[in-house]
Amino acid sequence: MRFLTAGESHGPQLTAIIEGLPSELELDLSEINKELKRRQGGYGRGRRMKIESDHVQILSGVRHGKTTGAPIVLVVENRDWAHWQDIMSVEPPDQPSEVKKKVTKPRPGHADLNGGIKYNHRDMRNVLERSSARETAIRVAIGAVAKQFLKMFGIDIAGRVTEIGGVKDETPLPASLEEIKQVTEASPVRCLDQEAGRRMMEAIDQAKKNGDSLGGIVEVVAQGAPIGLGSHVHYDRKLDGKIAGAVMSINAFKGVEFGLGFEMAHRPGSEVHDEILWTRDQGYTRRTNRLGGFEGGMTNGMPIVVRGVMKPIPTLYKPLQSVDINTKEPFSASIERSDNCAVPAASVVCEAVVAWELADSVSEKFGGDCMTDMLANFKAYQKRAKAF
Ligand code: EPS
Repeated sequence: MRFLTAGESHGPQLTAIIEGLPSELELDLSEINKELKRRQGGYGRGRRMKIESDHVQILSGVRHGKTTGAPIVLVVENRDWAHWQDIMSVEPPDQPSEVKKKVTKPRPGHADLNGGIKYNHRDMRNVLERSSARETAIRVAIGAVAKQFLKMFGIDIAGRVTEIGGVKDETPLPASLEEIKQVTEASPVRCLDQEAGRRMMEAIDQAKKNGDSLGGIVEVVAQGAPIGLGSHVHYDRKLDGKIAGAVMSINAFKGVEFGLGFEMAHRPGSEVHDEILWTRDQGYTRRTNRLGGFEGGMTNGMPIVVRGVMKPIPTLYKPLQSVDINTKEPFSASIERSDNCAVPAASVVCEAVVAWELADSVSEKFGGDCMTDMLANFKAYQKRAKAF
């Protein structure tokens, strides 16, 4: 399966084309919209989210509530475009000098300068518009489709925030995804511990007062994946590698870990690996899940636990020093309206990208053009794996 996205932050819309989903998958539009709404929320968002009210339109590949097997086109409109039509117009302006909101002072930490040099854009708005995390809205819509596909195979996903600006939520991961979903949905910072959540919000308020921004850590859990998604046989078929790449592709993400993650560096092997058990009910299982659901690039039947770290948003109201590319003089970087913390929203995005990679691996393993064939393949595999 594959997808492409297109769209600028202040252009008319975000678009995705998804290819390779089987026919006969029931798609519930309201479920996609629910995911879009989850991503829009979260403490620390800026004024833009008061303008947008993200809703998906499906323009092809679905008929009478079910996929047809043809490419699926998803669209999410940018309401804010109404205010940017001249600045973002496809047609050239009458007078190039009239173009407003040109970006000539690149923001440290953003794509502005590198993209400007690479693509030869002296108005770095051309870079900013596409590198903006607005693009994650359409990726959440794609992930919501993937989640509905995964549900047919008994796979479910939840996410939470474990840290913002140094404030940690050390609540152990609950076994029940429903519990994670319910509690995080009620938290403005999408964490499990209310007290930690309160302190995270204080930290966000403080950063805002200082004209600063905060990053953090999000954790995503997927339950129900069968043993053997991904493969050990080649580097680019290792599913943990693909998921790591997908998490790192989220705007502002700078690191990924599975299970105990970097903590493994401090422990001997006997305190890292997960002992194998067999029971009549469950078949093969593990005493612990320290490896986060992966061995040899393949799922091992335990919950997948992946964490990603998001750097603080580089658009600051108290801007850092930069250089104006026209004068080469030192300057404060451009001030653009922005969020001052988007970690809660990023946890929803992280769920979405993990969902897509898992859906792709399920499609590869149980390949078929329609859900009927895929589910038959899945059942046959489950039976064989249980008897192994
Ligand atoms: C973003 C800057 C802000 C965010 C935006 C990402 O947008 P604006 O420049 O319009 O104020 O609100 O995020 C979204 C629009 C979104 O949907 O998440 C950036 O520079 O990355």
